[in-house]
Amino acid sequence: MTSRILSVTGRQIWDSRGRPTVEAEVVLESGALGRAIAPAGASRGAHEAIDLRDGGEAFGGFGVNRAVAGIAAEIAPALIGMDAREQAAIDAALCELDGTANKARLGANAIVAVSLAVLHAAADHAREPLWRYLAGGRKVRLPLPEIQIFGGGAHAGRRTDVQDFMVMCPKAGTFRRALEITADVYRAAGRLMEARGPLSGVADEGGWWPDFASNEDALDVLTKAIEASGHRAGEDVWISLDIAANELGDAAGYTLALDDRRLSGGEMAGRIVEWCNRYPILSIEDPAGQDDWDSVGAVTAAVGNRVQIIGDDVLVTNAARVERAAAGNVVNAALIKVNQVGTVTEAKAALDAALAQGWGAIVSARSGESEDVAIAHLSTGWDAGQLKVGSFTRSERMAKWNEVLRIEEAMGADAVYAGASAFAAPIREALA
Ligand code: 2PG
Ligand code: MG
Repeated sequence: MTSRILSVTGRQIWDSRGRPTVEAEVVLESGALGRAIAPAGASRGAHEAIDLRDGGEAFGGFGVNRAVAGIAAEIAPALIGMDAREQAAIDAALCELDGTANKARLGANAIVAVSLAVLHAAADHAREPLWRYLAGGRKVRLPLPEIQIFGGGAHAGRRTDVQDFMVMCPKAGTFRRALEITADVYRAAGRLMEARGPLSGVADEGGWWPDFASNEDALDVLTKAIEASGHRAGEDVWISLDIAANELGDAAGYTLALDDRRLSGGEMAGRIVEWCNRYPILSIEDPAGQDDWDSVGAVTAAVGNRVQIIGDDVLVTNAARVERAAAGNVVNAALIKVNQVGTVTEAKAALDAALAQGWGAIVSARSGESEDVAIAHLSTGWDAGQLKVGSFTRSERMAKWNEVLRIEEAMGADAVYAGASAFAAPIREALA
């Protein structure tokens, strides 16, 4: 029985924010099945692929009936009969069918769900777990996790300007141990916040929702939480921040509302560098806006020899932007979100471009997620080295961490934790 596509089906289901999203199902002539769910961002880059939403009154305009209708009317007829193992050809067909530069016509939500469902179907046809299918016989590493402790910015009513306060355990030895240490830190942070009073609830990705007096206050409490957890800040556990500075302004200026500050791009870069000098920070994402590459590059020039500087909205999982950013030494790592570009093939191209530069690469979830665990397989099977999923609570997050635990177990004696090897060379050496 062949791996040709027999059917492609779309449906509207619900994401972790209770908003509609697209699920796609692909069945092959062999009976193999692939299913995938589109995630959705809240802090989105202007250069991202665009989701197709219904607009209007229902569900805040977030309905995806039009995206689902496009799967039935156009995508299914175009893909039926194609070989699911030919991911590049499938994705090229999807891009051509859409016909826009940003997938706005059929919707990146419809396209990413179908693209990923095809990938799952091909792995099922090969009777392999997705990570192993992607690894294709190569030895791959279990990712270094980046896990949220406090959620702020667009994910928590903007109570802090910084969006994600996360931790990383590059020296944990195993993926399993990295999760155990993080569980300690997450609980310690919750206890500390409850005792001191600045706990407002839980943010979009499951991190504690803080009510701090300043962004530094949050960094102080996170550093204390690491130490209160019985682990050592800057030796076992490091801080990783997603500034998501796109939400704070652009090259014309940034507003740190919590600190009552209006900063130029240069001052913003200076503030971040100061934080890197004061706190056990190992990684910073989007320290300035998507097109303010001068300020992002200034942070990289100042601390990039020991701190990972990640482009998210800055790069939008786009291989051409990765190449341009590399030419200007703008960052030393790339965040990889398949739905930011829209297809598996294009996301892999961005990842390959980043790895070819010797950069770090982080496969990432969105703030709107689901039970779909594909990114656990992508980060491992592609040997990206790092994985960002959100916090250490809520099942749409834990499902991914737990899936990596299963992969670790399946690898058995061959399991290798990426740890510090996931970083660009200077950072790796600084940690050694
Ligand atoms: C990010 C993501 C995940 P969103 O900025 O990296 O934290 O957020 O999905 O809202 O873009
Ligand atoms: Mg980000």
